Amino acid sequence: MILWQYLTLLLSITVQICKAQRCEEFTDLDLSHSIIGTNLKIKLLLYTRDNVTCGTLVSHTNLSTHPQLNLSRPTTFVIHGYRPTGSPPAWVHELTELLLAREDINVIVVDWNHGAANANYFKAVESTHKAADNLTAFIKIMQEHGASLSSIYMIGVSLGAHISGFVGANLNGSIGRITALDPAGPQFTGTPPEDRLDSTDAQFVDVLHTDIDFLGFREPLGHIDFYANGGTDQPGCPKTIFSGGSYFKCDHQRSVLLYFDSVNRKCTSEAFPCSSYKEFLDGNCLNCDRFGAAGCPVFGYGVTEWRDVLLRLGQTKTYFTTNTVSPFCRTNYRVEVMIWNKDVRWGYITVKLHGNDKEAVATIDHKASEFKKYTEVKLLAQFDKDLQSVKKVSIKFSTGNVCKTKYKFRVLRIRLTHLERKERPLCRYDVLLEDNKEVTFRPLLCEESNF
Ligand SMILES: [Ca+2]
Ligand SMILES: [Ca+2]
Repeated sequence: MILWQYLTLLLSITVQICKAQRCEEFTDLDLSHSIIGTNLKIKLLLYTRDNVTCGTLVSHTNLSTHPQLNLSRPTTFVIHGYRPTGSPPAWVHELTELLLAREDINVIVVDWNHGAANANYFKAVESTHKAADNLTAFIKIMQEHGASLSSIYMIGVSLGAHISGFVGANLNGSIGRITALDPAGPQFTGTPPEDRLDSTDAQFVDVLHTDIDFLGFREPLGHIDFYANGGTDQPGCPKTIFSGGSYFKCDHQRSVLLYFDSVNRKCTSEAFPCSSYKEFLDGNCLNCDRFGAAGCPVFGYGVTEWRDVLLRLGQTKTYFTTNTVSPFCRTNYRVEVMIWNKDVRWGYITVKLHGNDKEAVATIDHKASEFKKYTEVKLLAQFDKDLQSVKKVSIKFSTGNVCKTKYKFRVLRIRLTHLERKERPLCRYDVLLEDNKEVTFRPLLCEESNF
């Protein structure tokens, strides 16, 4: 009897181990497949907190064989884009892990590498509608098994963003949310809403643009559109073709990396509504009143916190800037400067904040600012990191003048206001700056002064 129990236990352990080892991998193709061309074949890979790194291949028709797919939990689909070389997207595993660390959900990676791997981009585009029909049928089966459409979230990268849109439209816009990470531009720009992602495709659609001049889509497509660093080129990405393949895809791929930082809460990028990037950099769009107490929306996973107000507003175009590497988020201050020089001064300002053991730097150099006597100039300073406590401030003013004349810059008042934290601004009065010479001082809390 004991031996029998022992054998049964051994058998069950062996079955468990075998089960555990059967991890389904993302389809790995190579350039030759892409050159010959591939036809659409979709694999659905399920990941949950019970198997974060081991994918389960899900049947498109028979969900009862997958007890791991618990439809009382929300389901997030991850949909990749064009795969010109046939390789699996490098970011899929990390995104899956981050999503599962953040929430107890089903993550379904939609592997349509057969279809996306095609030297002919137009063929891959053609496959997007078919891929969407396939996913729609699957979601309808999920519904039959008790899933609610509102709990369905699709994260689509590039072409994947439009696939998400087509699925959403097939389901009358009733899926909960679509996040589009640099939605593809080529073959979609200028098309009507039914041929691309648009804000009617889901209850809530948020979009990130990182490469609008090449692989991405320029116009707003969602309830909220984030233009990172203006949406055209990303800092740290190669500026010339001589840097190899990454020149073509670095801006586009940055969208996924920026999203990572928001899922793992590494830091927050507050985004400001504005009509253009230039206006934003000029510091003309720092008002967040329309969003009430919540302030301006924060880019990424948690933007659903602003969902109601964004739906009320209809369409909101926002801007934020980033660092060249993760953590990408920057910290925004409003810097107000008033001078009392008789003559007008033009120049650039660099501000350094000194904390206990760290330094944050912001250079306001997108254009030369004009400073006039007794006129307060408002500037946006974007620091590479956030310091909890600012001990000292350094300011450098440069006119860019190479002549010998050393301009003096008589500052009557400089005021620094953190735009995200509700805390008293920092001030300093009566500072004399010399062209290109850094001056360091201890800031005062503005209200404590009698100025
Ligand atoms: Ca659409
Ligand atoms: Ca670009």
